Amino acid sequence: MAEAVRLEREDEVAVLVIDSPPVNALGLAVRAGLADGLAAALADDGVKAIVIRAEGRTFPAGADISEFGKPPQDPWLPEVCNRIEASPKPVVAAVHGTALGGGFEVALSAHWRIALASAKVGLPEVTLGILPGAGGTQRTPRLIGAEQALDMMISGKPVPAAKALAMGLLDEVVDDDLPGAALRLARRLIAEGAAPRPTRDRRDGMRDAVAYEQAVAAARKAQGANRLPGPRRIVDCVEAALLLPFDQGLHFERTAFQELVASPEAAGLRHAFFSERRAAKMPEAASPARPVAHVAVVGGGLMGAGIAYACLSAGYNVSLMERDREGLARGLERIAKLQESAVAKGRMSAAQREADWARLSGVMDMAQLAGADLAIEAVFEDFDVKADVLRGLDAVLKPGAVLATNTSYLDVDALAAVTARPADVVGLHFFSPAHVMRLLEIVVGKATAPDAVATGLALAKKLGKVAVRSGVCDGFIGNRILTAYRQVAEFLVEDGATPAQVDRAMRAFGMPLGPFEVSDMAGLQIAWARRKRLAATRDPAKRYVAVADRLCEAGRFGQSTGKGWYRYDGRKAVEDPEVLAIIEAERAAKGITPRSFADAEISTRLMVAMANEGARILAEGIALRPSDIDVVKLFGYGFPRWEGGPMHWADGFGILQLKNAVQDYAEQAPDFWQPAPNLDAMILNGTRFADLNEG
Ligand code: TC6
Repeated sequence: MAEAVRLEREDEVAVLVIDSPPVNALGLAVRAGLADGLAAALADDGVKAIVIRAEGRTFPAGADISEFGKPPQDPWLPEVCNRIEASPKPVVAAVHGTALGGGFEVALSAHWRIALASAKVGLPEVTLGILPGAGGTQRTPRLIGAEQALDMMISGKPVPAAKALAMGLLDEVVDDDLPGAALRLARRLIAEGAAPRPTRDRRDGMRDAVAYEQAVAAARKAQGANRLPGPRRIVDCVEAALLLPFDQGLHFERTAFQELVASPEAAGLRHAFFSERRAAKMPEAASPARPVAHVAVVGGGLMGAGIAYACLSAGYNVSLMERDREGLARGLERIAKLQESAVAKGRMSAAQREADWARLSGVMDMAQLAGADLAIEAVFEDFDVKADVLRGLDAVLKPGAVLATNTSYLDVDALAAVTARPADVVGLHFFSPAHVMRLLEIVVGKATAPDAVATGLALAKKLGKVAVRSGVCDGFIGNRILTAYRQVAEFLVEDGATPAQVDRAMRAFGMPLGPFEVSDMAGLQIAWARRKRLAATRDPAKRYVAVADRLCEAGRFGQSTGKGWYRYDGRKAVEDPEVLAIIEAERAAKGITPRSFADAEISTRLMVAMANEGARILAEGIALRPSDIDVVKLFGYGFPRWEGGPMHWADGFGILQLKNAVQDYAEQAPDFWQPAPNLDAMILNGTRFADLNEG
């Protein structure tokens, strides 16, 4: 028997102990171990009942996701589950941790399920673009009915043990000593002469045909807006569970699973899953983080207040600093509002709010920040303003404190250089709203000490954020790609597309909003101010689209002013003839004859622009690996998760095709459309971005 599963013997009970860290995923060794262990237990006449449990953190947290997309190896999980269910001796699954996906399907094939009170069970396959493919779609409705089964599988949300017990997914919940409790249950079953209780033969949840019809209708409606095929196929499988004999239902599920697992969407979602986890693996992660209990946030605007609120919620002591009484009052008010809203939504208890508030202090004098372990400046995006704050912090903070700048574009090395301790300066680039957006770019300057980076990483973990390491360049990873994306969007508009057409094309690609809708939402002022600052140094030979400048000159600053790239009826964006006239005038002034673009060409150009800029970012060593770039776009910019990110997209498009496309587009803006310098070598060596991800 493979080592991943041990067979232990407790009198008449055989115990199969799964031991495959970190999460006991059901890879080949575990599946083979379970199958062999089961066979041995069945062959042994002295064994009267079987317990399946796991060592370590958790009962299996699922099938081994890294095996998906590769040729399947026997024994398949569905087959292992069927053999468990077919056991003529009663089988008890003892669940702790997070019994998810295939792990929970193993438990569903056992005849009894006992769990630790802290356990969670769930079928989150939908988040990976697939469905429960080891009998989950057939067995779950048999236990709890179609309505709850659909809800579980379509939301993918784990269910806490107490609720799972009430739903009928579990038979017993215990507070401690799960192995002991499972043994006692098995012995009781032996003593009672209990016959196996295969889930396939149960119809407990399948009695109410009306509820079922309603559930299917509701599920179909709910997934209407969802473009992924998973939810649709889950509904089909549950229908099959109701209508077909069990074995035919399993066959139906198998076919649907195989179709989904091979889909590009599932590949994108798997890539997103592993990329998120890989991002934390940065060289500095090996350094011990500096201890942080007290965080100072300078600047009580939307960003500063969001950061302060997130830090309070994560348990830090927080000081919020503003220059004057009014500014401070506004900042504290913002934090209070965020807390109120969390309490109103049931995300925070009133007691928690009180406790968090008690850990917050408002200050107007920098000297009062002296005790902070980490200070984050979140003041206006201007070099001199930020430099002033950093100088002030440098003067008061204790030795060893980390100074973080929340700049989105500025040179972190130059900012660090205004202090006497550049090794303690790191960029922590939050995304707005800072308490919601999961991305945190950790910007590492040339002098930044490894343990200052590790401190940023530890902060990110505690705030529940996904940290990505970036080197120093204009806009770091995310905003640098955004700049390229916006630039091409504007080229397209000047060359003949309308803003609405570009937005529509990108929404069809999967973005929640198109580039012009996003600009209007964020406001056009800051980018305008930046363009004006940079105007003196702009290379006149480079193509420059001035439409956004004209909009700003006409007082069109976006949604907040009721007009920008669109006109707003309330929050509804309406195409505005005035904007089209401005665009027309710009074209005329430059002698551009407008041409038409198909939506697909628009989205391809924008994707090629992002991927090519991403390749440049890699070539310059700004990002550690392609998947980090994908993570930035997925968690900070609403890039559709099933597309995996721009670098994953580029692998699907082809590296040679990427280079060719950049060259084909050159006539649009020869200075902009230059292939990234690393593409040639990749093409020659047959390298894909995915090949550069490991390590
Ligand atoms: C399924 O079951 C389909 C069945 C049908 C079959 C026919 N596979 O997240 P963490 C790794 S689909 C492979 O950092 P946490 C992870 O990459 C699956 N690897 O820990 C990481 O590796 P690293 C349904 C996996 O404590 C390490 O384990 N199941 C898998 O924050 C630790 O992970 C799911 O979708 C896996 N299934 O969270 C659950 N799971 O250290 C997916 C984890 O080398 N997993 N790893 O970077 C999770 O949601 C979380 O991992 C967790 C633990 C809640 C279990």
